Amino acid sequence: MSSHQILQFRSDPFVLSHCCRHTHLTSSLTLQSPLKQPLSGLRFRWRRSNHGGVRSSTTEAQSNNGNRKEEALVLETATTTIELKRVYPFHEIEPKWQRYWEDNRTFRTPDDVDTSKPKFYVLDMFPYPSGAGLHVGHPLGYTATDILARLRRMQGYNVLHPMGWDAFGLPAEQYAIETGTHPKTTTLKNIDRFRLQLKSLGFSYDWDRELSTTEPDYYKWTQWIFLQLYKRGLAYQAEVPVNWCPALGTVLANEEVVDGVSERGGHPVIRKPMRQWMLKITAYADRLLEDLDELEWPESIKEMQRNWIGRSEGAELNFSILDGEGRETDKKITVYTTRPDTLFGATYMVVAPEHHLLSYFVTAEQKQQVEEYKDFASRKSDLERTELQKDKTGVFTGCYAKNPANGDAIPIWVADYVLASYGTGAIMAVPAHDTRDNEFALKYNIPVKWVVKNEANSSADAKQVYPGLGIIENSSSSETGLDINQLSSKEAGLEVIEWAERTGNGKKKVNYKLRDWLFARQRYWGEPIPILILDESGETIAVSESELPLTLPELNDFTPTGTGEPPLSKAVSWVNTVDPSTRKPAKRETSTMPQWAGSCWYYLRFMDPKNPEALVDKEKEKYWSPVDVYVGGAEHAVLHLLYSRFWHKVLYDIGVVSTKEPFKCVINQGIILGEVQYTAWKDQEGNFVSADTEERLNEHQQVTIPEEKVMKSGDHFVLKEDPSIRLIPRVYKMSKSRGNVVNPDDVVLEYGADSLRLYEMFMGPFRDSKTWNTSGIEGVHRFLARTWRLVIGLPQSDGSFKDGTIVTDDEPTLEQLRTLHKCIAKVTEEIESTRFNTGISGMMEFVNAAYKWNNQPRRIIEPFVLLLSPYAPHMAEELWSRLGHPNSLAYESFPKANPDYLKNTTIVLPVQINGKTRGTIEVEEKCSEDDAFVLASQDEKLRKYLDGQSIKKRIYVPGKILNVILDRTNVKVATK
Ligand code: ANZ
Repeated sequence: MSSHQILQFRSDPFVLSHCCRHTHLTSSLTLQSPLKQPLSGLRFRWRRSNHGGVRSSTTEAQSNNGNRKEEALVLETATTTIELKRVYPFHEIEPKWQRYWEDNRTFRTPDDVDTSKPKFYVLDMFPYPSGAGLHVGHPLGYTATDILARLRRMQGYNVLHPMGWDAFGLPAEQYAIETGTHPKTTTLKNIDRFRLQLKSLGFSYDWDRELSTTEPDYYKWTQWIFLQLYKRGLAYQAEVPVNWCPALGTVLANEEVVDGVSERGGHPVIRKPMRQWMLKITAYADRLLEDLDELEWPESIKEMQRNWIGRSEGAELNFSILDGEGRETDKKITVYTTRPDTLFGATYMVVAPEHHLLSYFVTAEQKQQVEEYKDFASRKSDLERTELQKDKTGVFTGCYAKNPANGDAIPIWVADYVLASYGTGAIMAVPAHDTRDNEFALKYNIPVKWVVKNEANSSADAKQVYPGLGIIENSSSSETGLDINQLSSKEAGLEVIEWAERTGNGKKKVNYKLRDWLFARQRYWGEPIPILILDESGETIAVSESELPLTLPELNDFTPTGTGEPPLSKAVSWVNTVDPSTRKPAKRETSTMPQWAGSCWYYLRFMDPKNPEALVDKEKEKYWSPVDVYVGGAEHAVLHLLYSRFWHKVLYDIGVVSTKEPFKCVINQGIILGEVQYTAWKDQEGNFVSADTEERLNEHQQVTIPEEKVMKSGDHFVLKEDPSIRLIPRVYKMSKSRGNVVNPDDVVLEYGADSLRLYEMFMGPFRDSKTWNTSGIEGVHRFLARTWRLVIGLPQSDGSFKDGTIVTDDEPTLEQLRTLHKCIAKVTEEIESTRFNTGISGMMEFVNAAYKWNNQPRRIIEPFVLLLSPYAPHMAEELWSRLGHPNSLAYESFPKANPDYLKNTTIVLPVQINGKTRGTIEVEEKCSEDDAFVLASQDEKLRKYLDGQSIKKRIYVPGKILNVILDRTNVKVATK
């Protein structure tokens, strides 16, 4: 039986806490086991649950001392000790308020908002609804955005806080292939589960705006955008290499290829050119780069985007190919270099295995070797090919080219460290000044020629590779007249470019790492590309906008065709069609769009999700754009953000959107790592071996030690039972295979949604990685229970809580007001700076302080409940309603800190002795005369005037001055 069943009850004021997770307790709970020693004043009755689990209930549960300290009730049975924590009835409150919000559509953002009010659009990166359901990583970002949304609503903003599903993609299709279940069925089921889970966490989404990328109403507009790109020449077809798996007869996505073989089945995968749809994102490279500067994004994401775009300035230089006799032919190899200053140091050239001229110049003797090498390289991904530490490989082509600077004949090699997809797919290799070239030249005995002197370090080893800039040497040629000796690298580079342009040997060139975007997948579960291909001419024609959405045809068989044709080609009657304008026979495009497509623009549709006429209404877009805060995982820091920025800019150019950029501020939440796991080692006899042993640990058996058997000793972790045994703590990413995945449903069941929300926010700084720790949830759970009792009071004898509160209508004291306003200032500031964890600390301080008070005045407690509400909305709503408010607090004004109560209340008071100012003391503004005098007589400086003197008179003006008149007769003063 799982802990779920035990905890399915909804009405008991007690829950079995913590130990319920351990299934061995279950059996001891299914008993009528007598208490060995009942705690005085406590009587328990056990009863079985209807579900077969055991529930606790209590008839009298007032602990003896009855104070407000934590009441952990220990129940000892014959076999075990069970701790019951007195908590609040979250299991009643949470579903109640979720129902209320749903019935009242509390968080609906109406279509016709009052646009004179400020707006706040806060968005989560919408999830892919996987079969596994929500992960605890999801609520981390969602709670943060929810807190922001709730705060801004209460501050009077119109808030847009939507949720939807990025639901096309591979897993549903793979599942369809395995089980025959239509991807749509799987997707809808998963969406239902996700929605239910999200609702159980109390997020204030406007569910009326929910959308899924798989709905024809939605992908109609994804297709529409594709057509706009196509019409502007930004969508085109080209031959590009894809991952082709001959055994499976299909093209694979990058994530389906691991180490050169298919993830499924382990079959070899090769790179094979295929005609594909491409999007010309490179046309926007400069704007994507420049506009980054305006964004309030973390510098690290901007830098990642800059690197991905990878703008580099250099030159294209032409090297003539020489024939067998060493004569110049009319064919040239153009290279791209960022270091034209090193031209005289180019002692060989390299072309990529896919270079278009390779078959032209490779010699007959080298042909076979080169062909074999090409085949070898086709099995590697670009990433593997360019890994720096990888051993460089290559083959000589038998052919030479002329270095245009000095006329030297240099060998042309083919090597896979040069990529066909970057620059010109060919390089001039300068082994003295480029690390990769150096490694290659040493391996294949190619001469190395130094042409740049390291200015900063003249004693540097002259035979070492020097990739830096410096002063040029060995770089002049009487043959070509080029002389760049003694110039700096920068000057020399400019000089070479100028010379190359003058002599027809090359030109200045800016290059980007950014490639055009491969925008087609040979898959079923994606948006159909709205293009027809005429049978006769192969010409491509856009489907008319009025025909959109072009819906995905029904298919029962999603398996690959075996020919590389996408599965959609099986929908014969859908594929075969006619061009409506000419009636000529045509076929529909059978590739679908990649999963990135739908997520490129969904933030726009949320502004106007049901509009049948336009992607988004212009006025609505103008009001809501841009997204103010966009929160999601760092894994999307590059591609998703870059792709959506690209589409956004195209939409801006055609007047669909009013802003240049879609997301004003992006925040990446840190990842949640699994609970710390402690590893120990045991020898053959089963004895523990300490981790700091001299012996080799891997010769021993590894065992995982549960947290309760571990303790900290100095900087280390050791076994409690034998502290000489040191353990190694490790944290891992949560993964099914490691069995360390925490399911949010379990946490909600056991501690409630508010506790989960609070815990995820309390774990640490929002952007940092954090390790999960279940005992941490108990901490915040206890805080919530304390808050509950602060307002509601202690439970009654039957364990239930009174309906009302213990709040009074007393006037608050100054101290209470100060405590409250400090808390308001702190919580507001911390939420606004997305330091959610320290916001919670502020509330904890308040509750601790409030527990010392004799009363809980309404004027203090009510604002505090409002402060709590963004974090723990269910509890706050319940308290608010019990405080006598009939409506939800979602739109109540968020409390504002009154600066009067935040002021530092001490002042500097001048002290005079016999009318002469002798010093100052720091006192409370309303300090009494006696207190001021005591402070003065203890002051270092003033003491010497007062020590041993008798006082005739004291003149005290509070807040202004203390004047001490001394008596001439010498009587000692008692200063204390
Ligand atoms: C000669 C040279 C000498 C180079 C030197 C560097 C240092 P970024 O900055 O990334 O643009 N390169 C050019 N095309 C390449 C390709 N398709 N595959 C692999 N490498 C390629 O890098 C540009 C430099 O990377 C170019 O400048 C070229 O090597 C190499 F001391 O040319 B360089």
